[in-house]
Amino acid sequence: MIDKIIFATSNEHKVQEVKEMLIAIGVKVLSLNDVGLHIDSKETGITFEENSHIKALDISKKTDVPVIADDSGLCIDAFHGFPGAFSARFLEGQSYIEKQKEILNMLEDIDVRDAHFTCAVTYINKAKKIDRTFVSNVPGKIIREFDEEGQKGGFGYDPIFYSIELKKTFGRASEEEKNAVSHRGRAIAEFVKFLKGGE
Ligand code: ITT
Repeated sequence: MIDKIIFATSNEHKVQEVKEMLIAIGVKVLSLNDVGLHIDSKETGITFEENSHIKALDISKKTDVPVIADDSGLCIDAFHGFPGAFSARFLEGQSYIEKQKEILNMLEDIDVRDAHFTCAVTYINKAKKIDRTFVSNVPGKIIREFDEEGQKGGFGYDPIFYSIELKKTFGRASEEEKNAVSHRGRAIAEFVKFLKGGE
């Protein structure tokens, strides 16, 4: 099995989460900083799968080390899946506190609070001619009030996302708790199953 992988992301929170999960099976996760590469691909796809593939392919062209990339986002039922693949670009330039507050405002008079996070993880291993994408979701609800306490954990929209399984927001969950049920945790679990199956 492979012993190291480059994670093609500029988001250090993602690196931290995935590092913990892959070290458990003896795979060292290298960030772009670690290897002196940077991502300059445009996320021109409409789906998570397309965008994770664009990012993984971009970096795999520059190295022979196996690469993974992640494209993920928060999909809100009442907004037909928005912000979805546009989660990072929603209110671009503003802080995540502003983004969370804006979503809570937009949902103010709406009782249907259902939402999910989705994550697509693309794995490219040039030497073995492997190019696979794993997609997973986690169900939840958007909380009603801004939660100051929840700002301490996770990142992005975690503080407003209440996990049905954990019975608390991702902002209030430990990294281990979040990884056990999250969209990224589940997509990485699928990837690990694939690796253990002989790749
Ligand atoms: P890279 O493209 O470089 O990987 P990014 O942060 O721009 O970094 P995405 O394009 O995949 O990543 O956007 C994902 C956004 O969706 C992310 O910035 C958060 O706003 C949100 N998001 C994804 N996963 C999340 C999680 O586990 N918790 C909270 N928010 C998340």
